[in-house]
Amino acid sequence: HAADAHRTDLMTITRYVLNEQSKYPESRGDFSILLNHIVLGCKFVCSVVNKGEEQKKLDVLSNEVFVKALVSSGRTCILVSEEDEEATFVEPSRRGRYCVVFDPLDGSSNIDCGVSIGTIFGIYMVKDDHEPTLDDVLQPGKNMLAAGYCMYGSSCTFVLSTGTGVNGFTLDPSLGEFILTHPDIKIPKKGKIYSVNEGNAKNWDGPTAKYVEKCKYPQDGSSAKSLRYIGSMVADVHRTLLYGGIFLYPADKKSPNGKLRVLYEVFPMSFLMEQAGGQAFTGKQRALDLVPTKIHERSPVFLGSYDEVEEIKALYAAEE
Ligand code: AHM
Ligand code: MG
Repeated sequence: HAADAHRTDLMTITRYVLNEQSKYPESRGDFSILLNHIVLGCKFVCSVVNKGEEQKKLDVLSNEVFVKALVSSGRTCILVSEEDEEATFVEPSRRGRYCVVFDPLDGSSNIDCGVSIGTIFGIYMVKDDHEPTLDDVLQPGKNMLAAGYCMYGSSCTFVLSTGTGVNGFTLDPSLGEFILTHPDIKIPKKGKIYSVNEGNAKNWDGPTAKYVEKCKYPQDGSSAKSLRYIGSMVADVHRTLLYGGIFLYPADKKSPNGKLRVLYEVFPMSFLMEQAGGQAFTGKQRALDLVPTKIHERSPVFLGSYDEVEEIKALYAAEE
């Protein structure tokens, strides 16, 4: 019946965010405006991805679209994009209170073969009216106000958390609107799927190797887990969120900090996982407690179902 209700009482992402904001009397609607600009960027990227033609490099094009959309929102002051070496400081006349960290088109190795790719973002707020500095974005992930991703796959799916749970919206192309299709997403407590690039196995550390060995050859009478790995973080995390399981991008001997970027990959996905009842761990600590010192810093990450991440944590604790 829930699905039926949504069909006639259309909960668009804009309506959802306005509803959320009306709970805070002091709210000025700035967040809704910012989010509308992010949504516009996602619709644009979705439409270009679906055309499938190669004009400009898609990741570069997506970055330009997001930077322009975010600056023109008039609600941002600092932007950190995976595509830009330096952070962008918005000129004072167009400045707002929000800082947005994002990967405009993640999953670059999947762009040219039509496999799902996505946009990932996280949002911080500058507290008082001081001149914005990099320290405003070099904040632990737990200070984010919101995070989300948009997946460009068989359908276009926008998953968002503003710190009160996780909701999923699907683009209805005939309306050009994201409609709430996955209200209050909770990740299953346990999962039967693990997701990792096993090609790196020879360089893994002990706990990662042990965990994956247990997935394949469980000693406690449970059945072996299935392996699913797309190589697009958004798609691998999306599946993990809906079906349960664990996604790993561990450290290895060649990449002691793993591959994924703290600000715009690890933090937003960890924020969503926690909001959905799962966990995210770096091998040393809760991922959202990490304090980045550089905007493009990397960290290992293990995220997903609560119980699976507990197991990884125990294996790392046993090592010390
Ligand atoms: P990218 O920013 O170059 O696309 O790299 C990030 C991607 C993630 O989407 C994905 O989880 C990971 O790289 C896969 O890496 P690998 O090919 O090493 O398994
Ligand atoms: Mg990326």
